[in-house]
Amino acid sequence: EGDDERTVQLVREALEQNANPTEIVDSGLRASMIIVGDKFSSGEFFIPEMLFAARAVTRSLDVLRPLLLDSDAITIGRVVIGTVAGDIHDIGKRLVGMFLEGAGFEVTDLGTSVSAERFVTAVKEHHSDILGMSALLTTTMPGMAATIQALESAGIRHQVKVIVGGAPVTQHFADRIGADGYGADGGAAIKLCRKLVVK
Ligand code: B1M
Repeated sequence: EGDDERTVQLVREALEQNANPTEIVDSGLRASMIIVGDKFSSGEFFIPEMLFAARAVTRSLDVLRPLLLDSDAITIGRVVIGTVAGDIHDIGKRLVGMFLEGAGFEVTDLGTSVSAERFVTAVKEHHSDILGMSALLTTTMPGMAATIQALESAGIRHQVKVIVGGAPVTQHFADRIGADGYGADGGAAIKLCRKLVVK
């Protein structure tokens, strides 16, 4: 219902009752956003309700973040991640970044509405093994193909593996634009990235 104070309180209570943080994310926070999306589609919710719900989830993720990270993990690869140009959806990308960090990747999160040029610059700057792009809108998905083109034009496509994800993105789309992989969720992204960094 978009009540961020109450959501954070419920997350804390669940943790006190020994609930698993990943389970809180999957069965609670992520599931709630699907309901919010459905209500938006049916005209019951409007943008303010989506924003309030997003704020409640974001604040809850801040509470869960330290628990999703394993401080003893050794760095197994460098990932640059961001949401593509024109798209300001942040939550899924943040979650995937947190899961990857928890699995031992060094993650640089470029934020939202990231242009192809910024992705290319960041890959060079951070010597990234993997570039991860997220898109939640069908209209912004072409930004993924544009970024792959920009990596090719910059002559660095062979140096970095590209993975894509987000609700409208599919394996078929990933194959079509020449990405190296598609992850349906945080867990899939971890498996994929682990596979891609094995030399
Ligand atoms: Co937006 N929105 N929204 N929205 N919004 C959707 C995506 C939508 C499906 C809602 C709907 O109509 N049912 C729809 C898109 C329709 C389409 O393109 N076909 C939509 C729309 C239309 C819009 C606007 C255009 C509305 C308008 O202005 N008229 C507008 C666009 C703004 C813009 O980006 N330019 C807009 C705005 C917003 C808010 C700003 C209000 C807010 C975002 C706030 C924020 O992120 N800080 C918002 C929200 C919250 C949503 C919904 C309700 C929830 C998204 C979310 O956070 N999900 C969403 C409905 C839905 O998705 N069912 C909707 C939870 C999150 C954990 O899941 O992001 O899917 P998700 O991430 C998952 C996987 O997809 C995957 O792993 C994650 C974790 O499991 N994944 C990856 C994601 N990225 C990955 C990257 C990877 C691998 C896996 O590798 C790199």
